[in-house]
Amino acid sequence: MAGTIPLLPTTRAAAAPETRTAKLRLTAGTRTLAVNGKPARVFGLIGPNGKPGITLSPGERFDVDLVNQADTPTIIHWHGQLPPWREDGFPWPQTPPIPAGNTRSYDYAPIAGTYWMHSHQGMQEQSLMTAPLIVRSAEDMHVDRQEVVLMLHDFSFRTPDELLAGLTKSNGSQSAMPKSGMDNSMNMDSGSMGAMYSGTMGAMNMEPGMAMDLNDIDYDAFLANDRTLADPEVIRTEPGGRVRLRLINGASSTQFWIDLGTLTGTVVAVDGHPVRPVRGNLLPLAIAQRLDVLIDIPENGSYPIVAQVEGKRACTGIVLAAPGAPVSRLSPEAGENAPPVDLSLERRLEAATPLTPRPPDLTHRVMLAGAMAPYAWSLNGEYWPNPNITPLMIAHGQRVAIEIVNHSMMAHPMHLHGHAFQVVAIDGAPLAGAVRDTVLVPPMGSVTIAFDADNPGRWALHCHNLYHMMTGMLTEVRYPAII
Ligand SMILES: [Cu+2]
Repeated sequence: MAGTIPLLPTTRAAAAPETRTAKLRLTAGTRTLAVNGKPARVFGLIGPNGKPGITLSPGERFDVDLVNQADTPTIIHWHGQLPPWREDGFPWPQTPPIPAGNTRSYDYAPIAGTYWMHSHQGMQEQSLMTAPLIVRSAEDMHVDRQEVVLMLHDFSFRTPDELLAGLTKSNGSQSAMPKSGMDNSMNMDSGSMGAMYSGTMGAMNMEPGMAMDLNDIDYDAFLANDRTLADPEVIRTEPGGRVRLRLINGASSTQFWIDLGTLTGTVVAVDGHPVRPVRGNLLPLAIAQRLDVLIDIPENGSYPIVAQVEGKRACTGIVLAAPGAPVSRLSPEAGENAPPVDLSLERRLEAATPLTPRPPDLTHRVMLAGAMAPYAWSLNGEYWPNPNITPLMIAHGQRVAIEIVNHSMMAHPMHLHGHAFQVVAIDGAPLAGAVRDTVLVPPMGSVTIAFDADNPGRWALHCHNLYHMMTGMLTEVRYPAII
């Protein structure tokens, strides 16, 4: 009942009660999942229809009361959306977390596409304080395609604090969580937590013998729509089998290859933003990224959509099945380890609506560094949340380029809040790439992004590997409004 919600400081002027009752209600709370046959207490973000997340109709505002019933402070970030900075859901001093039992209101014009929401408070994201945020376009409503959302997670029965402590207390010779089959003496570079990958490094600037690190955490399960592949969600496709698959990597520290099996998909959007169509059936999906894939399902069959963890055999996924088609049991492990997620798809992407060509007014260079032992990750030599980190200052109206240079042996999925950027160079080679909000910067590689500074305020720029962010890899992009 909206009338019983205490009125608290909100990010907009006090709303009239009749306006409040029309708002969508999103509840941050707790729930219990069954994972590997055991109960797991996790967070959740439950929307107005009783299901995780929010789906908006074309033209509908993001007009939401976020009710915190999680018994702990929280703040939720609308990943990839472009609200005013005070509604972005990052815990700046001016926008503190929502106390337990309180409500905060949001009201902004959303952009259409596949988005998601997650806590930016502590490590609540690892405990599944995450959900889809789908904004339908007018075209979505006219096209006869069944919408299927597939959201991925990594899951541990240990608390995020325990997981982080296991990483930061590891000194390279000892580990709180040894990997079975790992020989620490073989793994001097990366500490005992890193699964080394020594396969083909492709176009990456890595010398022979260098080993990149994958998968900081040894997870207990990987979830697709909250379920494992031992008991996957089976989605019955409609006759004709035309599907728009909205893939969301909501994992905290895991990157996946999406394997469509015998099906072929057409990628039509990345991070919510349309791209020129690209066909494929094995698609890399870095942390926090999304893919919209059109798939036409042959009739009478059942088709697993599998997500395999990079560097591992572990899989999760869902099944698309024609009405009445039998669904066979799926193996939770592939035959061999998947390679590292890479830029093979990124290099093929072209924005459907690129930035208007214009040289940057300002170019910032950002250096990423860090290692598994001691476990710490920096941005321009600084470690968030040190309050003295140096913001990247820009000015309202500028075309800004940021060259992100990775000096570490791990890939970093870099996310800029409040802006859609275009990928304009990889390893210094120009391209007219995708417009998106999260881009993977491979080990020893570089990616340049460009955007228009049209949303003044305080914005986080960070690695979306939760444990990298929590140990330092975050900075601020800041600019005042022109008045
Ligand atoms: Cu990182």
